[in-house]
Amino acid sequence: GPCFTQLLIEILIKKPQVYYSMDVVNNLDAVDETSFQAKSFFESAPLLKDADSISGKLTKFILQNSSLSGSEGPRRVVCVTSGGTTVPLEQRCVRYIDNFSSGHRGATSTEYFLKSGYSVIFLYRRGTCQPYCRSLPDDPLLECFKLASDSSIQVQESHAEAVKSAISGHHDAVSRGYLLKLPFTTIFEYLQILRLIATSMKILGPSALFYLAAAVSDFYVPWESMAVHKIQSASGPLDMRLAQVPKMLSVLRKEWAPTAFCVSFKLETDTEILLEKAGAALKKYKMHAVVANELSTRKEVVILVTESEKKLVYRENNQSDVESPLIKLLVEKHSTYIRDLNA
Ligand code: 9Z3
Repeated sequence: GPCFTQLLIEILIKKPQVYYSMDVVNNLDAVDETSFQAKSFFESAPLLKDADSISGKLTKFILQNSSLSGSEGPRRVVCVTSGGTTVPLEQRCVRYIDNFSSGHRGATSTEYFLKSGYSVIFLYRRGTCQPYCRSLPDDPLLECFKLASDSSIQVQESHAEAVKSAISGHHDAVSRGYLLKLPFTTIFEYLQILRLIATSMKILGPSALFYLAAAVSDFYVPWESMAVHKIQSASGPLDMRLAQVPKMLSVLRKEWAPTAFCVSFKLETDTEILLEKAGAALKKYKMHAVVANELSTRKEVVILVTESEKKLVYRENNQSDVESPLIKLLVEKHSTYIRDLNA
């Protein structure tokens, strides 16, 4: 009778459907909201030019370096990010919002990591400070060289040492395959390349390190809601609403490279809130260390915040770099991390 049919339908069709949809609901609950936001950020971002060429370079670099050995175990690889990301306001971009960073921290740190036996993937903002070029003048080509009477090119005596050490330091690192440089400009490029780097570094496990010194935009204009052409001033004052950039640090830790050692930076101009913010970032994004710095004193002192301590790190004198003791400490912490994971 109809009663039996109904029962059968309920058991065979409805019930499994109920179970099925409950499964889906549970999965939806389990998947973190940030993960969704990240996914939609990438889906709506403008396509990364040269994605294939970047992936190719990364695969080659990581394959080569992962087969090398360092002083304790496999050679370590660090991804250093450097410089600020831009947020375009128009798809055919005339105007953009920028984040302050000269790239000095990233470039200097790269040199110290190389010195410590790491290979470095240097993800940097186009036009910012480069490793080994810190002691060169602003216009190196014009200021460091001169044309001799036989029209050969000569180095100015005053810059000879700086030029020599720049060329040899850079050549050593690149020719041995220890340094890979990848440029970005926009927040879209930065996050897409960072994801490529992180997912290709996943196979390195705990010998991978992320040192995220880039100044990354917190707010952006989603591509689909962005004006295509130059915004016209004749239309009067400009009102715009910026969306929040998803917190990719979480995604990096949870999905892209879950066993890598992760160091992020916290920049504030108000020292009162700096340590509190750094501590919050450490917990929230499950970082292994957060380097807290204040804008005006960032070259003299940083505070290395970890679960167990807050350590002041100073540069020794005005000729030295705060990155020297900082990288030394981080390398030690990274060693401990690898040992503990292997134990
Ligand atoms: C930093 O805090 C860097 O140390 C600096 C370095 C950008 C201050 P320079 O390039 O300066 O040597 O001129 N980077 C992180 C800045 C940042 O935006 N951090 C975010 C935040 O604080 C987290 S990813 O919220």
